Amino acid sequence: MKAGKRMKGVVISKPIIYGNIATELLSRKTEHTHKWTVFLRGPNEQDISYYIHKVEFKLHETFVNNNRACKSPPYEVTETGWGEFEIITKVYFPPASGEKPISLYHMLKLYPPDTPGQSWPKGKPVSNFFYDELIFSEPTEEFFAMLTKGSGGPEVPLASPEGHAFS
Ligand code: SLL
Repeated sequence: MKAGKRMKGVVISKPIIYGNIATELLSRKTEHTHKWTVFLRGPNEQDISYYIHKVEFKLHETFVNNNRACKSPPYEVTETGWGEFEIITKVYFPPASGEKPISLYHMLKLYPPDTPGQSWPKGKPVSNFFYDELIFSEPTEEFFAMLTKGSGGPEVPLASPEGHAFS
């Protein structure tokens, strides 16, 4: 294996889910109105750390230390706050991959959708998340070995069991 050698004609895609879940704080001690978690994970909640080096979540500058790094799973940040804003999730791959980091843009959602005539149950979580695929074209031989050493099971649920939005 020659370091950095790319595999001509090979394309590998990896499914991911990213987004947030939020719940309203029913007893408030500060101006913070919600508790939320922003996350990046596999659709089966499987381990995706075998091809990820680190994940950074860039929060609004009103947060202390607003650039949060996760060097191992779970790739997520839980906070409390008062407003919605765009979060930049930067995904870094292992150095041997030669891949540039990828940025995902996500609007943090705290408030439920407007449904005229229907009220949102108190304390019911609001979620906003997406399915996407990371595409690696002509990976290095080292990275190809990492990308293909997953659990071997299906990467996306075959059916849609409770709690899985994508299948
Ligand atoms: C808005 N443009 O005005 C947006 C900004 C920023 C939210 C929202 C900070 C929490 C803290 C926080 O929730 N910022 O003080 O730690 O809605």
